[in-house]
Amino acid sequence: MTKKYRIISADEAAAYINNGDMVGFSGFTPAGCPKDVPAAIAKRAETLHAAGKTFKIGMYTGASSGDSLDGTLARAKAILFRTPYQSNKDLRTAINSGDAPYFDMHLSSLAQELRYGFMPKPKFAIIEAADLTDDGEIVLTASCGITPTIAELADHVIVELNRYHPKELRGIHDIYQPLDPPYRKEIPIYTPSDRIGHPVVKVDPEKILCVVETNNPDEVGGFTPLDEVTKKIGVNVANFLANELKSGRIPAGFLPIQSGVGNIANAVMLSLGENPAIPPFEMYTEVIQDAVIDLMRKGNVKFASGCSLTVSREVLESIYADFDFFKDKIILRPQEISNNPELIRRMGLITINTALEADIFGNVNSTHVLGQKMMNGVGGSGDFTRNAYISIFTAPSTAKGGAISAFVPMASHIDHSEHSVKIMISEHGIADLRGKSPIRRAEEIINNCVAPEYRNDLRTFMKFLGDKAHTPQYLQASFAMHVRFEKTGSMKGVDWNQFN
Ligand code: 0RQ
Repeated sequence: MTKKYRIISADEAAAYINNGDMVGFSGFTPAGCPKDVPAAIAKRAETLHAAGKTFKIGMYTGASSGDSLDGTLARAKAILFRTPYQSNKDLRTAINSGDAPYFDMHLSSLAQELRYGFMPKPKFAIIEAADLTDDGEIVLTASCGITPTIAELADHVIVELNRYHPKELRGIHDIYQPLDPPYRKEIPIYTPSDRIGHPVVKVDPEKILCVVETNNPDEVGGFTPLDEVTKKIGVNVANFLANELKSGRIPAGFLPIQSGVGNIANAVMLSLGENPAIPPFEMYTEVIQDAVIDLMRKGNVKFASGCSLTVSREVLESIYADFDFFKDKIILRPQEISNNPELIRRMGLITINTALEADIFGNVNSTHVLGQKMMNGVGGSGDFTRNAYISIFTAPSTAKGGAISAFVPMASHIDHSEHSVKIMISEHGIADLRGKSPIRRAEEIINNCVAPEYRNDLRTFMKFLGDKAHTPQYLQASFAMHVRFEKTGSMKGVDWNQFN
């Protein structure tokens, strides 16, 4: 960078942001998010609030973000509006107490809906970069998110030039933005490793308001070690896929895999690597986690296309140290491409996501505890599930030490309907829901996935209407397990006789 961009401090950059401004942030998960400027905006909010002034901003991010972004702004009560996904404890509290209005949406849709004008356009884009050229070429860091779109729509771009990430990242991103209807054409990706775009995000250099130089690692948390439950879920997923392959329902060369976020997803990936019946495979996913990198080194994963490298600090540093090995095995794409329904359907993805709760008929709740409190958001799970070759949901059969059954008569919120959910897997086994009526699906789930201590409850529920309905929901008892939990702190011990 030889051009004289204005290099200023994070506090000076934050001073440009005013109450009511809409701000788009780079990043996807904590990977690639700006850090110093958002924290400085939060500080500015606190100062203004102390002086009796109102200061809140509208926030567009790729997905969840780091604590310097969501955490600081939530704690500063500086959020006017937030979309599309989050996983920060303090932001979750602010959302569930009404302090931070939140709009949960499919991650593939956000960029295009901003371009369509469905939400106010961002005035500022705050973008973390590994490098910036005189003619406005921005080399992104560990993710792509919605950055091409916010860079295009925003009046002003603030660049956080983060020296922690090497300039050699140039070339790992594939930046492509489809035309909007009625001019959109097919997106010409046919295999996960196809490149169709540019290595950089290009912006008019005149729009770059300032540059803030930083040196910060991403704020990705580590993964918890595998326990008995996550290990068994992983083994069940791997056995299911090995059997599909053997039966010819998955083609011999295997199909690309999408795997969700969190500890269970990480455990599932490790199990796929350990099953000798699963051949080396490619990933077309949204989040590339630690396990994928491990499997790449071992040769189990041949290629990974994703939107972010959401790996722990040690793993990211090991990738950078061995970049010649990884640079032609990883592509990072904007989320409207990594999660694009057209591409997911075309390439025939096997999708594996985690449910918070599911009902015995196959409807899945990914987001709302007891139908009321937002956990994280639907994220990319809907983009992938609805368009998958085979959609799999995993869930530990119980939560909170057994006080909650993940499987209930009626899900308290539905993100993925019975029409999209094909396979349900818990530590106890596999429920294959394909081609089965609701009553048969309920039998599959109760017999194979439900924790033994809750099976009688659900069998009793199924007897109320027997086969006298297509979906035997007995409405007065459908939420009996949830109500019992609200009253006693456990779903156990429902008195089903009261409904006879
Ligand atoms: O809370 O840690 O306080 O005990 O929920 O549950 O079992 O650790 O599972 O970390 O994999 O997260 C669905 C939230 C699962 C995640 C969800 C409590 C449980 C624990 C977490 P504690 P686990 P995970 C593409 C895919 C939606 C987005 C998505 C998610 C905590 O996977 O956000 O799929 N998915 N994106 O105790 C009350 C229940 C519960 C419950 C679990 N029934 N009721 N609490 N918990 N079940 C990637 C992206 O979109 C970026």
